[in-house]
Amino acid sequence: MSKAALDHEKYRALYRLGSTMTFNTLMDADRLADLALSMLAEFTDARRGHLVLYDDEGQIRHQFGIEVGQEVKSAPATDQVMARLRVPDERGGAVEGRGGLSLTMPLLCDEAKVGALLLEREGGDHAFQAGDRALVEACAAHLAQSLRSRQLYEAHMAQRRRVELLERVTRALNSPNDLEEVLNIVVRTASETLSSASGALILGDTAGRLGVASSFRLRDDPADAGTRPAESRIVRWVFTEATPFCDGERIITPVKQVLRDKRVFEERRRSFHSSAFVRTLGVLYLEGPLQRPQFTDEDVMTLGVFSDHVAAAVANNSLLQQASTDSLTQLDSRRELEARLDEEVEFARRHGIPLSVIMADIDQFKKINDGHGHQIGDEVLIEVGRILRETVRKYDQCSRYGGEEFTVVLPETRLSGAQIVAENIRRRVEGGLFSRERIPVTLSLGVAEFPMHATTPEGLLRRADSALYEAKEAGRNCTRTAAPG
Ligand code: GH3
Ligand code: MG
Ligand code: MG
Repeated sequence: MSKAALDHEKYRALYRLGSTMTFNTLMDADRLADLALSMLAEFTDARRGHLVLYDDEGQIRHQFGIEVGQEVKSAPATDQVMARLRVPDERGGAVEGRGGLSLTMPLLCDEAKVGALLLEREGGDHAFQAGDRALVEACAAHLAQSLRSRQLYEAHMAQRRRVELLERVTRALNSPNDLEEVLNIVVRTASETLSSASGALILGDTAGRLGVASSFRLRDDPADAGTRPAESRIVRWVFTEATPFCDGERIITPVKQVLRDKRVFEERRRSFHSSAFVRTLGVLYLEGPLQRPQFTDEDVMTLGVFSDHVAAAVANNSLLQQASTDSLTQLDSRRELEARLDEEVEFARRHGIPLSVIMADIDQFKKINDGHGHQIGDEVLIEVGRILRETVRKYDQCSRYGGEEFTVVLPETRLSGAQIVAENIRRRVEGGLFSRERIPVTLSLGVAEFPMHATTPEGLLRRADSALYEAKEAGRNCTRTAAPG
C-alpha cells in the first residue's frame, strides 16, 4: 500500500473511531480504551498500549493495558509503565521517552487532565515519528471527550437508579402497609441501591437491647444473616454514639427519631443551645459491597437517607404513636415520660447540670365530673394540657401521668426556676374558665430537683409527688417543693 493510501486508511479509521466513541455512551471505559489502544497500536506499530483515568481528586480510578500479538491481550501496569504515564500537567501534546520508543499523551477535557495514554515500541524498533504523534494527539482528544461523556452518563444513571429506589421506599411508606412490611422494603431497597451482599435493620427496645427487626441477604447463605450484626460491638457503638460508621466492608448508620426541640449542653463553652431532641431507635447495617472494592462516603450518606425513612416509618407507626402520646390531651404518655426522664437524668448526671420535675394534679376533679359529666371533665383535661404546653419552654416535656395528673420535665432547670414555672402554670389555670360550661379549675403542684432531692428518675417523681401531696394538705391551689435532702 502506498504511503498516501496508508495515511488515508489511518484517517478513515480515526474518523470511524471518533464517531463510534463520541456517540456511543453505552460503551464502557474498558471497551473504549481497548478500541482506541488497539487502533493506535496497529497504526503506529506499537507493541504495548496503556491508559489510566483519574477521578476528580487526581487519583487513578481506572487503568487498562494491551499487549499486541499476545493471546491474552490485556497487560497489567508495571511501575515502569506507571512512571511513563506520568506527564507534566502543563503539557498538552505527546511526550517522547526512551529515545523515542515511548509516547505519552495526557487526556485533556476542558483543560482538566482526565487521564493519560502510553504507546511503546521495543528496543531495536524505530522511534515514533511526527505522524504518529499527530495521530495519537487526535485520538486522545476524541477519547478524552468520550470518556468524559461516559463518566457523566454513568453518574447520571447511578443517580437515576437511586432516585427510583428512593421513590419506591417513599411509596411503600405512604401505603397503608404494616410496619414490618415497610421495614423489609427499606432494608431490601437499601441493599439493592448500594449493591451490598446483605443488610439488616437492628432496633433497640426500651431497655436498649438490640435485635434484628428485618434482614436481607442477596446470596444464599446457610448462616443466619440476621443475628450476627446485632451482637457486634461496632453496632452497639453506632447505636449509643448515634454516629455512622464505615470501614469499606460495612456501613452502619444510626436510625434516629427526631422528637422535639430540646436544650443541649455544650461542654466546651459550658452553655446551652437549642437542638432537636433525638432518640436512636436502632441502626441500619450493610455489608459486603458488590461490584466494587469498598463502600464510600457517598454510600454512607445514601444509607443515612434510608435510615431517616426507617425512622419516619417507625415514628408514623400508629401503634408506637399510641404508646407515646396520650390520645385525649395529645401530651406525651406516661411511658414516654419515663423514657425521656431516663435520658434527661442520664444527661444531667454526665454533664453535672440540674434538672427539675413538676407534678400537677387538678383539685377536686371528681366534683367536676360528678357535677358536669365525664365529657366536660375530658374537655377540662384537654384545656389544662394545652395551658401546660403553652406555659413551658418548647424543650420541656409535658406528659399526662394518669387521670388528672400531669408532669413537666424541665432540663437544666434548678428548683427555684421550676418553682416559678409551676406558679405560672397554677396562676394561668386559676385565672381561666374551662370547657363550654366555663368552670373554674385549680391545680396543686409539687416540684423536685435532680440531684438535690433524688438522683434517679423514679426517686425524682416520688419526691415531686410527695411535694404535691403536701400542697393538697396545705389546702390545694398552691405549689410546694420537696423537702431538702
Ligand atoms: P384532689 O383535689 O384530692 O386531687 O381530688 P380529686 O377529686 O381531683 O382526686 P380523685 O383522685 O379523688 O379523683 C380524680 C378523678 O379523676 C377520678 C376520676 O374519675 C377522674 N378521671 C380520671 N381520668 C379521667 C378522664 O380521662 N376523664 C375524666 N373526665 N375524668 C377522669
Ligand atoms: Mg389525682
Ligand atoms: Mg385531683
